[in-house]
Amino acid sequence: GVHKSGLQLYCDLKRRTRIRTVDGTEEPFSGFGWDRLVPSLTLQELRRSQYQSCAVVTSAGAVLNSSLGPEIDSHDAVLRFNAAPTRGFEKDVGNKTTIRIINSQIVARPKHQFSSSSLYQDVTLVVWDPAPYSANLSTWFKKPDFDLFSAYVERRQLRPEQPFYILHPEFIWSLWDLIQDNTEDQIQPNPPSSGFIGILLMMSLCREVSVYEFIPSVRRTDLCHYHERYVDAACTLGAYHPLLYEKLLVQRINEGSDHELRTKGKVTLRGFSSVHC
Ligand code: NCC
Repeated sequence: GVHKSGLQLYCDLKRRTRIRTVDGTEEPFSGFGWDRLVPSLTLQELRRSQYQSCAVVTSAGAVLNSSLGPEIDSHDAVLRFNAAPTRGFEKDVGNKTTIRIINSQIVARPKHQFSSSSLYQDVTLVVWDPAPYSANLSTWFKKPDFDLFSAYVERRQLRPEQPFYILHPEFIWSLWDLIQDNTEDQIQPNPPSSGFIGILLMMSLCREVSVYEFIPSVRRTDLCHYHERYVDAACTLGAYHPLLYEKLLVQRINEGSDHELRTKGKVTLRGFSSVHC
């Protein structure tokens, strides 16, 4: 598994990536009537035809002074993460946001002001929480890392028109299995980062995916985020998440040039619809 060619790796990723969200058909969610709470269209059905081109914008400090904003906005759909803003950073990150992936801290911790902040409005929202590997859904429901469920119910009732999904833990852990099966080392038993989850999500929804500053450019820095003064090299290399291994895997399937990688921190990936195995 660890010595696959680029195409073999694409085929493995395509075969094993099945986006799955909590749809209310399984216990305990079915017992609470969640089949009527979740959006009627699935995440894949939201867009009947695929996006041509998509951008995934990581929150890395290396995005600062990149002037990538216009290039990022030229994509049909743009994915951003957690509390990463566009306002004030348009020149470097653009201002279009189509989908935002958030972890459960965002909806549960008061400091993020999930219910009032404009960051989480007018976009498709996708939230995840690190359930224990192979835990059943009832155990997870009783004891998530951060309580995402009450905020989810509240938001669905308040803004039923906003597409908002909870990623299924089985999907999260299937991505972890994918990384482990394609890595020589034993990776840490923690879920993949939002960044890796987002890249695989967009490979499922788009024909081509541009990823910015997941693999660092020449601007690489210990500054954690472009929007905060916090410095920590672990943001780029990983501690909790198997981030380093995620990055090595993504680098193996890069179809863009070394020049773009160095200057823009840009990786170009095929969407699964253009992978023929
Ligand atoms: O930092 P975070 O990630 O929100 O970043 C989103 C994704 O961008 C990529 N990244 C980020 C910074 C950097 N220097 N290099 C990068 O490659 C990563 O792929 C990352 O996933 C997360 O994954 O959800 C994470 O969230 C934060 C934090 O919870 C949120 O920002 C909300 O405040 C986590 N940090 C802490 O919990 C302290 C982080 O570990 C993972």
